[in-house]
Parts: sequence; C-alpha cells; structure tokens
Amino acid sequence: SGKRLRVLVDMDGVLADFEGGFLKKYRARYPTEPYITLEDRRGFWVSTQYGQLRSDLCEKAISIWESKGFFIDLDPLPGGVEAVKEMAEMNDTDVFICTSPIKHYKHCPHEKYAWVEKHLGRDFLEQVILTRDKTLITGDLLIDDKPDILGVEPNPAWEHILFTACHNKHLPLSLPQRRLLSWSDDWRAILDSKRQ
Ligand code: BVP
Repeated sequence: SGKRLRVLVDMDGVLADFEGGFLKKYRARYPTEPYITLEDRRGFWVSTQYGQLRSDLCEKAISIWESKGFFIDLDPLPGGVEAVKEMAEMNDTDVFICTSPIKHYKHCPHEKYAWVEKHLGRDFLEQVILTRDKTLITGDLLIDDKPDILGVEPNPAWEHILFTACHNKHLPLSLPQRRLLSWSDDWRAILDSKRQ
C-alpha cells in the first residue's frame, strides 16, 4: 500500500438531515403555508424551490435555517456517524468533515462544531473544515450531495462522489461521476478504489 487516503465528508444532507429538519421546523413555524414534500424536492437550493412555489416563501424558508438551534437540532442521517467513525479508524485513512456555513454566521458555525462534538465526540473537532469553497481543499474523495461543487480551483484534487438525497435522486448521473446511494451502500469499496 502507498500513501494515506484523505476523505472529505460533507455534513448537511450527508451526515445531518438538513432536508428533514428544515421541513419539520418550516411546517411548525408556518402551519398554514404551502410546503414541498421531500418526495417533490428538486434542485439543491430549498430556497429556490420555495420561491418558485410562491415568491414570499423564499425568505420564509431562509428564516428557518437562520434561526438559533436549527443546525444543532438536525438528526444524524442513518449510518453516517457510524461510517465516519469506522473510516477514521481505518489504517492509512484521514477523514475530514468539509462543510459550507451559511453567510448568516450568528449561529451556524458554532452549531456545526457543537453537532460534531455531540455526535462524533470532542476529538473529532480536529477534523472539521468550514469553507465556502471546497475546490481549495485537497483530498482523494469528497462525498457530497450537491451535484455541482464549484469554486476558484478549476481542477480540484478530489473525486466527487454524489451522495443521494431527495433533491438529486432523479438527476441523470453525468459520467464518470459515481454515487453513494446511502451509508448502507458500499462506501468501503469506493475508498478501496482510490488506494494506491
Ligand atoms: O449550510 C448549508 C445550508 C445552506 O448551504 C449550506 C450548504 O452547505 P454544503 O452542504 O454544500 O456544505 N443552504 C442554503 C440554502 C439557501 C440559501 Br439563500 C439552501 O437552499 N440550501 C442550503 O443547504
């Protein structure tokens, strides 16, 4: 075996249930307003689809994830915490959580660290990377539910593995992109395929 493998794992939509947490709090705060079921979600940006439903719903959607408690209260997605812990224990493997905070910074960055401490433990705080531009971060793999991960670096070091989510499951896979259907899917084989 050769050098160490570096895996970057996204948080919202991969480890933390952003879509489920959003819909639950949106319906609780705006019980009489229309909403989009997870089955009907299309496109990465929740705010864009709510704005298309009715223009004023864009800012109502934004008000949900800008509220105190939104990010810390997100439930873990099935198997994610266990997979990341197992990955971090593997020989010659470094795991980082690579996540983009929202620009409304009052609660989000703090709560992202608090979520990692709560679900992965205090030592895992060493592995957190907050960045608005993931193309700048070098790694062998980036497991992320956002279909298009763009930034100032035109040729990122990582291979993007598209993690299936309610908003991207209908998208045709643009070859040679690979998918991870869930944490029950064979993530170990994807890691092994990148080892020297
Ligand atoms: O912190 C999340 C939520 C926010 O963007 C960040 C995406 O980070 P990554 O998953 O790429 O690391 N976010 C914001 C909006 C609208 C903003 Br206006 C949205 O619709 N969906 C979304 O996830």
